[in-house]
Amino acid sequence: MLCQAVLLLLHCFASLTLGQYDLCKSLVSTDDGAVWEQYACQPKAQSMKDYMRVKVDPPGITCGNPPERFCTLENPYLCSDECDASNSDLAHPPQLMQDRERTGRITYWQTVTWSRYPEPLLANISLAWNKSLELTDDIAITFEYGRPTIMVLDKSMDHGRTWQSYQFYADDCLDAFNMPPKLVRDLLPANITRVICTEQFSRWVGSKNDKNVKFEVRERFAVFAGPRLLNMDSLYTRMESMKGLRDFFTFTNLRLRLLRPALGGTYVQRDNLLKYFYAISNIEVPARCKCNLHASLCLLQEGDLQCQCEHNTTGQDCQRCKKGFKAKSWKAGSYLPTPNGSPNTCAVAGAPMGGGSNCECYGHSNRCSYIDYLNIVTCVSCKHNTRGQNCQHCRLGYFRNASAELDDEGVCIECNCNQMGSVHDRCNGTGFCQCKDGATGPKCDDCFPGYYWKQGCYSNVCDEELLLCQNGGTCSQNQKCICPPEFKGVLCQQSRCEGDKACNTACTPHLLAPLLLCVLLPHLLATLTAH
Ligand SMILES: *[C@@H]1O[C@H](CO)[C@@H](O)[C@H](O)[C@H]1NC(C)=O
Ligand SMILES: *[C@@H]1O[C@H](CO)[C@@H](O)[C@H](O)[C@H]1NC(C)=O
Ligand SMILES: *[C@@H]1O[C@H](CO)[C@@H](O)[C@H](O)[C@H]1NC(C)=O
Ligand SMILES: *[C@@H]1O[C@H](CO)[C@@H](O)[C@H](O)[C@H]1NC(C)=O
Ligand SMILES: *[C@@H]1O[C@H](CO)[C@@H](O)[C@H](O)[C@H]1NC(C)=O
Ligand SMILES: *[C@@H]1O[C@H](CO)[C@@H](O)[C@H](O)[C@H]1NC(C)=O
Ligand SMILES: [Ca+2]
Repeated sequence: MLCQAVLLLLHCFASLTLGQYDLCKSLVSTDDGAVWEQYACQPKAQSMKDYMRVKVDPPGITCGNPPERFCTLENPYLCSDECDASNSDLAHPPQLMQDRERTGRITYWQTVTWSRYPEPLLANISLAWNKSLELTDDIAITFEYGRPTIMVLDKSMDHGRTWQSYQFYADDCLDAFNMPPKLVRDLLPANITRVICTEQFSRWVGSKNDKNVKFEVRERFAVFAGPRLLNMDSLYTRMESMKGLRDFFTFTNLRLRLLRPALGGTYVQRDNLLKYFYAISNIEVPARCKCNLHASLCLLQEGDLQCQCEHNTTGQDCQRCKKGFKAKSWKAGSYLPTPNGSPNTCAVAGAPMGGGSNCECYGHSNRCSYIDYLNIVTCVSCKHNTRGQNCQHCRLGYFRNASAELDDEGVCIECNCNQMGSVHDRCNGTGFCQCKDGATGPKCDDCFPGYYWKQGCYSNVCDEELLLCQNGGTCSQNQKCICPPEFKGVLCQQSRCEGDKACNTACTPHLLAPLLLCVLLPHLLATLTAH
């Protein structure tokens, strides 16, 4: 009984410290003294609003310059509020979306009013971190004075070079985006990464009743980890196996495109446009640094978040092996097997691995075997289309990628020889295939002049120069002459009515007299000879 309790305690302890992946290594004592044991690890979730760089567009969208009066949706006759950029009590600059509001007073960024209606009131808020992050909880944007009736959340995973939509928000999804409205809870596990339009955060409920617009991360996690997120291992297991799941929660930048402000549940009232504007008091982005499971700390260095890489990795996201640790190719750590995962540590080049003898496979295998009669150690089951004693060659049908190191996973490129045009599927060191007669090009998928392609290269039957179709015939794709009805032969060089046998109804009207003879003569002859 006591024993069980102790085991249980140990188990709890283990799953609290290790199952959370918050420890990269620990010193354990063995018969050979103390050694480091390495584990997959990741940094804690943080409030990333503290590190984000905020930019609003277009310039001049922030209210207060010149000072401006505004009204509220609930009481359009109460227009005593004023925005004035030159007065710190009445200014509403962008940084008030990420401040900590320690005084208890709500502070917010506010735009100009929709005085130029019907021109749309548009604003972009770009949030940049210069660091790959992974969402750990809902993004929550708090709107004062009502939530927008149309809005898009975009994300970038490459520092703003390319963008993709993350979620669409509208009070009428069909009308605004031609998308049917969806709820995250309606999504099946298989399409949890689907980009949806939701009406949940855009309908008018009064400006004080619900101020938040969310991007639902918890609800998506809950599909795998259970409603209270108790079974995170199950989520992490899915992260490893389900294509695109981890990437779905990964970003370096976010962008809010505000397309139409709150309207107070009715149509735009043109006689009081001072009550339409956007105001945001807070943007909460709970996330952790993406360190590829190679760091448990992520710290601000020179103004940017930076993974504190372990496992002999380096780079902003620990996405490379350190110099001198490239015996195997770099790999992200893995959540599997639970609860400790695999660290996939980068190893010292030339260090003993796996089998024990000096087994150098450039990271394409971690198993070697000793071949007795040759007295050599050789890599077994070389991956990434490599072969050879040290996996240093490319398999037949592959060639060496000149821009890749020997330990790169992409070191061997498929020859891709055209099956019809080439002699075999091997190529030379620069990827050129060996072509059959008439075929050319690196992959033998082109023909020399004088040949045409039809599942391989064949000499032209006809062309516009030497092999002309005659008697008015036309050359079809160098493959055959299309002859007028009264001619035949490869180049239409032969008249159909020359001999007697081949004459038939295809002859044309002006040849009617001879045709009749042609047709009748064989009959006549046949009748004559039959009797
Ligand atoms: C917001 O960003 C989008 C995408 O880059 C751009 O097309 C649009 O013009 C921007 N809107 C404003 C108001 O700057
Ligand atoms: C982004 O971070 C990288 C690595 O920390 C740094 O080299 C680069 O200068 C940063 N870029 C910007 C625009 O801050
Ligand atoms: C999710 O996938 C199922 C089956 O693949 C499909 O029937 C359903 O429409 C999808 N849901 C969404 C929101 O795309
Ligand atoms: C590199 O990894 C080895 C374990 O493979 C570890 O003992 C060593 O401390 C690491 N070195 C650095 C510089 O992190
Ligand atoms: C060749 O190697 C480079 C460097 O690793 C890689 O970016 C590229 O994709 C590889 N080319 C092919 C065709 O795999
Ligand atoms: C491969 O063949 C092409 C075309 O015949 C040739 O130009 C190239 O030099 C060859 N490369 C090697 C490494 O032999
Ligand atoms: Ca604030």
